[in-house]
Amino acid sequence: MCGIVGIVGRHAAAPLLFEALRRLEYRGYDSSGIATVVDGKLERRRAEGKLANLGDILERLPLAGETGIGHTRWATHGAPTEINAHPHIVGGVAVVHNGIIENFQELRRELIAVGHTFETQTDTEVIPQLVSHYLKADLSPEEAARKALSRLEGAFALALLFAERPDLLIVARKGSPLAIGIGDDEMFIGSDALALAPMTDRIQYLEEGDWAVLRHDGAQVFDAEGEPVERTVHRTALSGAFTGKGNHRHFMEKEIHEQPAVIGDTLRTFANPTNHRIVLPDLPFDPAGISRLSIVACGTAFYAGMVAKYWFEQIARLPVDLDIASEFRYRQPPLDANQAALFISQSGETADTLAAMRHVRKLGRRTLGIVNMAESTLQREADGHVRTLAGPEIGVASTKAFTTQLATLACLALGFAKARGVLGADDEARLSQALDEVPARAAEILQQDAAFERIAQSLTAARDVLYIGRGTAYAIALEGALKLKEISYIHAEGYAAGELKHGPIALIDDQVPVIVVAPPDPLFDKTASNLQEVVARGGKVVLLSDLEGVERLSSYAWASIALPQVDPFVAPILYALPVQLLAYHTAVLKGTDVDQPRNLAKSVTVE
Ligand code: HGA
Repeated sequence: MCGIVGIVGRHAAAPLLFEALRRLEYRGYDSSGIATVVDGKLERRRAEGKLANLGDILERLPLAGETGIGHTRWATHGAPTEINAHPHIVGGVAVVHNGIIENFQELRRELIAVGHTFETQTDTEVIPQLVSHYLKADLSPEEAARKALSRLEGAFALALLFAERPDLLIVARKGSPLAIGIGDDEMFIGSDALALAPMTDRIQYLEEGDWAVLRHDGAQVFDAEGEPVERTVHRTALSGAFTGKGNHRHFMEKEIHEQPAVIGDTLRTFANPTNHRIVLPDLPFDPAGISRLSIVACGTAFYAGMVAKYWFEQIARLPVDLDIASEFRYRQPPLDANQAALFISQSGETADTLAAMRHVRKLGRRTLGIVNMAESTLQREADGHVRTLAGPEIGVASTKAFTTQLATLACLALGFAKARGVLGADDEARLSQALDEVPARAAEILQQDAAFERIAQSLTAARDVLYIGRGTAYAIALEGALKLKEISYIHAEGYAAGELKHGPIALIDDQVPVIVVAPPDPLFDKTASNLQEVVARGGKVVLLSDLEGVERLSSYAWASIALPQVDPFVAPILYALPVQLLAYHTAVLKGTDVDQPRNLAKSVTVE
């Protein structure tokens, strides 16, 4: 979250900074701002809310200057107001910051005691306050920055701009990612290389604890001990093109409809459709040589991991520990000597997932990342990685990233099962053929779009919605509830269908829609009984099953949709689409901001 950019340049900086911020808006849209150096002074424009608001201000009040910094904020400390928007300026120092300064209260008290006054409620403001304090004590910008950095605790990436030094930016990275871009007598910094793609393809990634002094002709990088270090310059292949919505109303709609294609692309990296064989990619461990697997992720990626737990355990006979990343890293779980760990993140920048991965690496166990964004931190730092080929996902609510994660995990489960000698050639062929059919079946589900929209009409009035399922459909129930919550703001919960009678059934009445995710698997009859229990209490059931399931149960359901008949193995990939469509249409009908729902950001880079 929070995107930062900076330029020590030779051209008007504000338009370039603004364009880079457009590419970082996925990190937050609470506010945005740009500051530049103009004639020995710091000039600034800031706006509450979406980046477009800053665009309007810049149109009315353009910003001169060739060196500057920019920010798009996801607030952690202090309300999302203009006063709390970055860049923060104190004296002749401006800062943009991604992360949290954990000791800001102590530093604030200390600075107030020596006469400083604070304007904002943010943790960030202590940074320019400290730097300007040290500048007043006659330290150079480099010395003042270095001294201030040594006082900061927490995880952050930041950039400092100085009124009297249009030839200088000082940047630092501790916990949050930061990329340096190298131009022709110009230097750039950004939270990711994608932000810098229109300006340069020569990228240096700062490592943990690094800080750097940027001038027009290059960057001098220092490690945490203050020793000068060289960081490799990469040629990035990331495209400078900006992804559009095409003919779709929202990115989310476009991304839902891209699923048949991107699931197909992802599957083709593992599965040979001519002989129905699965080929594993290079892995940092031997799947036959591990005793357990930890799967660690957050949010929707966690639910992909939950489906994978069923697959790895049932098909590959590999015990799986599944954890939410923010819990895992502080839980201190004992790991087997030959336990490996798999981390799933669309952005590859999720702070908790990265911290968990680093923790496991420190313990000496092998780590595998499943990641969508090329060149992300997870891809660079894990012992190995597998890319999902979803392409850029712009809608904050994850859709195609989720189903391509599932496609990847399904192939890994089959590949692991083969490697562990527990999957015969016939079963491999049957299951990989079922996977090959997923793109076509997904396209059939998307053709039923109007039916989902009709059901969504009645969900808009609901205060609470429950989703239930068993086995892998339980994970889809959880994902369905999360999708509805995040974009329609309707309270929703997913439950294991068998768990309903242990408490949540008390919520059922004729006002509570219950979405029953019931693919034709060995647990269908059990789920059918749970559906009857809901109906017996007046619950309003929406049934998602195949034609046979719908024929058996539709007389009890308020609404039902018959999905294509598929092997139960691939059902979770396909049953993800109906819950996405229900959430999408409900949100559109309610008139919420589907692509940028309130309080959220696409990439969660703070703990
Ligand atoms: N703590 C700072 C920056 C927040 C951030 O990086 N969010 O991802 C603030 O609240 O402004």
